[in-house]
Amino acid sequence: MTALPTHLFEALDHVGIAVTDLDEAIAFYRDTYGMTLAHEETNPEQGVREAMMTVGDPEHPHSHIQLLAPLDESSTIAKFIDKNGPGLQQMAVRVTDIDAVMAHLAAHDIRVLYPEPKKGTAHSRINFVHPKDAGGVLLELTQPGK
Ligand code: V0V
Repeated sequence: MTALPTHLFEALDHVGIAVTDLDEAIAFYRDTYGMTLAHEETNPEQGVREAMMTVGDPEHPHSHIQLLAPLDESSTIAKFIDKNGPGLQQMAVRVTDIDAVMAHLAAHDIRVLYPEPKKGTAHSRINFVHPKDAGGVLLELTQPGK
């Protein structure tokens, strides 16, 4: 297999945690770890209310923890919590060109979930590598919005 050119993966962007109550989780990460709330959004297509907590200096953010609460029982997050309980649900890498990454993975028969990227947090474009093709890890690809 030809490896993905290194410039396409920029950084570990965030780790996603499935939670039952978003406000409670925000308060826990803020009051326990001193993390700051960078962004909060409802994404009906993904079935989530989500919050990005900055790890470290909010003036110079490098990475985040994303808290994901289900919008309703049909949400993938509700299904995840029913099966596993709350906890680590996904890891997200920031990419410079999501279309190029998707084309590369398709060429190596690695499944991504959507034929085209969908809308993610803060106008990012996102897709996911299926955990069954990635050693049991749901890997999100995220290309930041302009
Ligand atoms: C399921 N599996 C997982 C997993 N979810 N493995 C690792 N990590 C996860 N998060 C395994 C599960 O144990 C099963 O293995 C198998 O995959 C099928 O699982 P399932 O429970 O039947 O669930 P499915 O197939 O209905 O759904 C799984 C997928 C689903 C991954 C397809 O969760 C999905 O569409 N996820 C992508 C969208 C998403 O997660 N959105 C919320 C975040 P066995 O039992 O067969 O061995 S939104 C977001 O991140 C945003 C907005 C953003 O960052 O901007």
